Amino acid sequence: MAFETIIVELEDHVSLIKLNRPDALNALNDQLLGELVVALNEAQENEKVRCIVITGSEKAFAAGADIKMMSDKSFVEMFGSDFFGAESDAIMRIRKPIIAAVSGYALGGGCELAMMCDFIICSDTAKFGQPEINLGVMAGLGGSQRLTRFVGKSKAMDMNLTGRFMDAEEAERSGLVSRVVPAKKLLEEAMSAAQKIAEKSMIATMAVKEAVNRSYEMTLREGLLFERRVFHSLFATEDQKEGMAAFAEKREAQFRDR
Ligand code: CO8
Repeated sequence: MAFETIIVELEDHVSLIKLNRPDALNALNDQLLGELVVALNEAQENEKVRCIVITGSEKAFAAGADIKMMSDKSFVEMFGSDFFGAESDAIMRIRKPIIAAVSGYALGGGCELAMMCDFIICSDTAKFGQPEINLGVMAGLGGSQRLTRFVGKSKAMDMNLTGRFMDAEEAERSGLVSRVVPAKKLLEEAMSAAQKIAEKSMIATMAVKEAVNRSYEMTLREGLLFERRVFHSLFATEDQKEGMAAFAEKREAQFRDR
């Protein structure tokens, strides 16, 4: 499928998806989110792809959902279409790891899209925020839920109630992002992290993603049991035998996703 609002490139085993609506600072509309879901599903199906990176431009990862598209909608239209519900569910169903590489603005739905990824690497110019309150609404894709789990209640309330932006340094300090790098190095760093992940056993990689994400859904006791059982089950794979043999033989493991 030919995309108009995203650019997709395959670099070795990494699918790089660049949000591309420069005139609207990559604001998320039906078309962009629809294309993103198609690209993510294609990456999930493509055996060559072992990790995914979503990025934006230097100025904006995404400045939120498209305000102009939403402004005239009624409650009946929003509720009736479950606005952006199917798209966010589809993104959450991707089993391969996804890294968000964020430079510039990640606001509203943009911040929420970054949080839907498995981890965020950002540039020192990044600005995160949930400014929906300034529009007379509130976060709708995780800004009151995921952000609270990531940075705690106090900061999440502050961000959602005042609409203020968080800079990269504060985002790292608060646990929202995993690394901050100079803007010019952002893509290099994200792609190198993705290539590193791509070298692992895909079975183990997908198990890790599933287990960490379960920690947000389960009690600690249930989560620990889930983790232990998945750990046990990985001993049914050839990759476990290979990984441990390679360690003993002091060589690089050759994983085959079996
Ligand atoms: N939607 C539509 N267009 C946008 C958006 C947006 N979110 N953000 C920027 N643009 C457009 C501007 O309108 C402008 O277009 P034009 O040149 O045609 O006027 C162009 O992008 C450039 O923007 P600015 O001129 O404003 O650039 P500045 O550098 O002056 O400012 C800002 C950058 C600070 C990022 C500013 O653009 C801004 O505040 N943007 C809006 C941020 C915002 O409020 N985001 C939240 C949107 S609501 C949301 O995300 C809800 C998510 C939940 C979805 C619901 C699911 C259930």
